[in-house]
Amino acid sequence: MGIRKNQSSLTASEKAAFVAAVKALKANGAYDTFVAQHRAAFMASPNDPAHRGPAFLPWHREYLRRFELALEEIDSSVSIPYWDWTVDRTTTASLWNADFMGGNGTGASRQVTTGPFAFSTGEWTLTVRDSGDTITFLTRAFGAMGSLPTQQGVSAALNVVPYDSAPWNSNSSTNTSFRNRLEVVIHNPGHMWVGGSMMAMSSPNDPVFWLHHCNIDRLWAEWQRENPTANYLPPSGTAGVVAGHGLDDPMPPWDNEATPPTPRSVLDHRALGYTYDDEPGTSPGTVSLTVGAPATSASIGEAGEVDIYSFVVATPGSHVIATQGSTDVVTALYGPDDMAAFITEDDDSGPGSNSRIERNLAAGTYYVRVRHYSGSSVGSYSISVSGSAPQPGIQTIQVNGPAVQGTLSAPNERDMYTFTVTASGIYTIETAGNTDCFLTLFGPDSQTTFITQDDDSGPGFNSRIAANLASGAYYVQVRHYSPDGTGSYSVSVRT
Ligand SMILES: [Cu+2]
Repeated sequence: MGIRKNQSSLTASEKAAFVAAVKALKANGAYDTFVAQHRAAFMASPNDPAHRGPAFLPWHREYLRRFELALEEIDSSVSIPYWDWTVDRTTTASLWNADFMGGNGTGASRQVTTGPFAFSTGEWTLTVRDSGDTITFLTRAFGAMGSLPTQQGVSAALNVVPYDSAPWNSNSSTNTSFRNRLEVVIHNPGHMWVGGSMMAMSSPNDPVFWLHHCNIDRLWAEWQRENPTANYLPPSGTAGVVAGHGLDDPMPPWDNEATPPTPRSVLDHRALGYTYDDEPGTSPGTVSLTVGAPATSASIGEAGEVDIYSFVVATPGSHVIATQGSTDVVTALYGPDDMAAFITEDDDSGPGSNSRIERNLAAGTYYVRVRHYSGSSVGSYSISVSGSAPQPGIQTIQVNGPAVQGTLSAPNERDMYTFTVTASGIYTIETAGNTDCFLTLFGPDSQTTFITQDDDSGPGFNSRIAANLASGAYYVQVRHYSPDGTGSYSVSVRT
């Protein structure tokens, strides 16, 4: 499931991947086909299947998804990011940097001269243009035609129910048509604030079109979530409704396909294969964190929301999962390699009301669930995972050599050992001493591929594993049977 992220949270490499995929579509001609489809929809007015009617939102959802699938054919890691103009609303927002969308237009022509879509790159010539338009370079005129939507404006729009109302066009009241409110009061100003190419019927010539419409689609998804009983309107066959705008109408220009999309077929965006990074319960679309990387920004955007992250521990040892910011979040840790295997939870062990978990972690994938301490509160935070040096490393056990001495000195400690099998056969891995050790065997040549585990098959409370092993490197994890238990032991491997 692809996750559409806030563009402000993209890493440099994620931005580069998006730009590269967009330019690849431009180079192979597919991009201009998308631009032409959008222009053709407008030119069909008064029978425009995409604008000034109920299907404004479904048509653009289908259109963006098809564009996204084309991007994914170039680079499967790419999703369309969204531009939240209620937050990133200045001409100097990072969105407009030279590594992403490029900046404002300059001079009398308002030509965009910076970034990957500048005409001078030789890779962004506008070939599909509105009739009479001879300008072949991208243009922008930030703010010249109006203001960006505000958070208050978006909140007010999200409060409008029903979905749409008669006369099912641009004359529908913005107090009784969520669609027209979103289209006219929120969407149009985004095009107008950017200005230049974004004002045209061929507006997808500006790649920020996709980020702008992605945010519109996100707001529709949010409205759907908050109004689960508010259906799409109107049904097919309603008098005065333009073809393509009824619930089960095939949507042009895809209406000649074997199974043409309809407004109904795109109502569930998750069924189309994507989610938004701020949706509650985006699992299994977890956000991945990298050990040692800068903190990732996020927010509890809705009461009761749970954000889910995953990270991979490659080097066993002590790790710290910490949140930052002024929001009182609670963090729970699960794993390894099991989203349901609860390890621990923390509320306020970090600075302020932040959470902080420090644990000795074996190799594997871990999962973090973050929620607000209060089930009715929201707020932003950031989260990071660090691995603290020094690492104890993985000790080697010689097969048929002396037992290796070890100590479980902290609750929940996991000691990792490795041994090498050169001739396949039965190998016995065994602990000795007075500590109730628990053994887990992984391999071959993997610290996370589980083979077997044992608690008390050896003398006393000792553990013993006898396994038929092929050649390769194997990993033995030793922990105490009790999460709070400590003590010393020795461990050996014999044939
Ligand atoms: Cu459009």
